[in-house]
Amino acid sequence: KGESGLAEVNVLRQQVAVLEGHLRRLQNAFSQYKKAVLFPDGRSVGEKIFKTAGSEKTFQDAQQICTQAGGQLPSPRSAAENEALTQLATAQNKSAFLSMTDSRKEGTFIYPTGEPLVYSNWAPQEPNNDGGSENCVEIFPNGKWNDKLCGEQRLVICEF
Ligand code: 293
Ligand code: CA
Repeated sequence: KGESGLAEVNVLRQQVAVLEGHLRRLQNAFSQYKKAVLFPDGRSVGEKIFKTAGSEKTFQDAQQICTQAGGQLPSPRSAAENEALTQLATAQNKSAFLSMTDSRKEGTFIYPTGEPLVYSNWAPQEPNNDGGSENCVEIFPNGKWNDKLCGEQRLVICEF
């Protein structure tokens, strides 16, 4: 390799060193930012973040609050995600609405995308469609699920 080629390699080495400095500072800033945004009412699980608004709303109002914030109602798709939501509900000692409903077809709960459930954690004897019109789902502070009237007021947790 000639002298001009070596000079070019050294320019590139210097540019990589500069970028490594930028990356390290970004990583540190992001690590600090994550801790701050999750404190005290957020939980991170995999690529998902759950955060409670603290307030209690009907399903429709809760859905609007989450959408407005750039998120959606929570769709726990694993025991780990359900555990993260359980921690938030336990801390507030309140039951929270999940995203799923069986409004389209009684007894078939689906995500907002229309996909059927890939995970569930129903309480014993649930879902029971009590009174004939329980089309929403609440998660209790113990993590178990119950189908519930969408017009009831429940803790707002959003998924981001
Ligand atoms: C019935 C029987 C109860 C149950 C309740 C909920 C309502 O009253 O045991 O807790 O329905 O499923 O959503
Ligand atoms: Ca029920």
